[in-house]
Amino acid sequence: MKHSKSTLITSLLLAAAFVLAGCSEKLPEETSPSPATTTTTAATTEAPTEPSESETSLPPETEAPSETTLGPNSTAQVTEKAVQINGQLSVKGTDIVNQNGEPYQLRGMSTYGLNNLAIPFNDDFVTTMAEDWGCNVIRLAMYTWGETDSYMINPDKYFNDICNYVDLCIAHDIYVIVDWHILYDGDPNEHTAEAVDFFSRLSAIYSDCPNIIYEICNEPNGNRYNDESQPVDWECIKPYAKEVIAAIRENDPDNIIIVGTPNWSSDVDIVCDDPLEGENLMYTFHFYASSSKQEKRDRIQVAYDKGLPMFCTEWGCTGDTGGGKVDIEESQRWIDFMAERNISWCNWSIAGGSGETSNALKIRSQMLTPDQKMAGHWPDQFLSKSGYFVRSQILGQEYVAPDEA
Ligand code: IDC
Repeated sequence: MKHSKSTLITSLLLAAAFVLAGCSEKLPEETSPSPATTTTTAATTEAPTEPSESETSLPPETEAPSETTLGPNSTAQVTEKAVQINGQLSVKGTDIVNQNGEPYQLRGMSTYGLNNLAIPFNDDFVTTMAEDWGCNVIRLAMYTWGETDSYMINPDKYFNDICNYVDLCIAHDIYVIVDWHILYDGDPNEHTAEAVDFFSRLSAIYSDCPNIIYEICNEPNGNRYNDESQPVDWECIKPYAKEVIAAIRENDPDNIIIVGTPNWSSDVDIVCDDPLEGENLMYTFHFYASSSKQEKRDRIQVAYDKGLPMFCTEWGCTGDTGGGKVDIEESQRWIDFMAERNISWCNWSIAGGSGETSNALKIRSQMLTPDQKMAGHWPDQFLSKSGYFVRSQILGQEYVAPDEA
């Protein structure tokens, strides 16, 4: 695995972090990822023929204003070292608890697909997320298949990227979710071998690091082999989950593993009657506030009352396409619902799809030059309505709409 110069710096940062954080002296070993087989069975969801619009090509160089009229760039509001204070997390009942056995809520942002990052995952980005936004967790959404680029197409690149991004989160003392982001490949069994290989190698590197959390299937959905008589239900997901969990536990006995649930990570009220065996396992639900309201919270309450530990690894203020109305009121109801139950969450997403209202940053805005976008510490005017709201909730502040500020 080739590491660039910046990674060398990261590794030096990491060495310091390891000493401080008490991680094992083991730095990510130079692993040469074994080529993942990319044999896939019949896809359950047609991959898009058109590549999703890339945001990686930032707008052409724009003349930066002579002096910024954009108000103060964001500054550090949280400098507590989340992992140094909370250490090894574990699951107790429905709670995540820290090393002292105290309930602990993770709140943070999900990246957009790692194959299409509009904002590079660099040190400035993680500094901004951890200190200015107060994220104690970041979710790395690695699409597995169906995009113009994905893990199945480029396993070495994405394994290396994941290790570099995890290293950055360790260096900034925050938790990090590695998300095996199935979506078009809604049946996780399509790529079990690749998932076992990926998580085996990853857990071998980071087993001693309390920062890492494994999310092994983003959103199981659709039907096996496009056969409507074979829905991707919990019976279909369980064998996949058992195999991947066993592979991780070979190396990493205790870091949290999060399992996706049927129907785009919705059916927690079904899974709660038949949970997997094992310690420190959690189950995902996702929601998009313009589409999911009280009826979905009622289903989650059923699972909660039955003691199912859940993590909302992805949610949006918008419709479930990532666009449409930003429903702040309903989002606030969800935030309060999760806070009252100590349910951790990550918002979708920091910056991605072309002009989607779920983006936290106005990534296509000409307000900032490409360099300013990449330097992090973005001014409030660069935040979308969703981003401005979510940042306040991550920081635990009361939301005041910008035009009322
Ligand atoms: C969406 C992106 C959109 C992209 C699409 C397919 O916002 O730009 O074209 O994926 O890659 C999910 C998925 C997540 C979706 C998101 C919004 O986990 O990948 O992102 N969403 O549609 N589940 C429900 C909503």
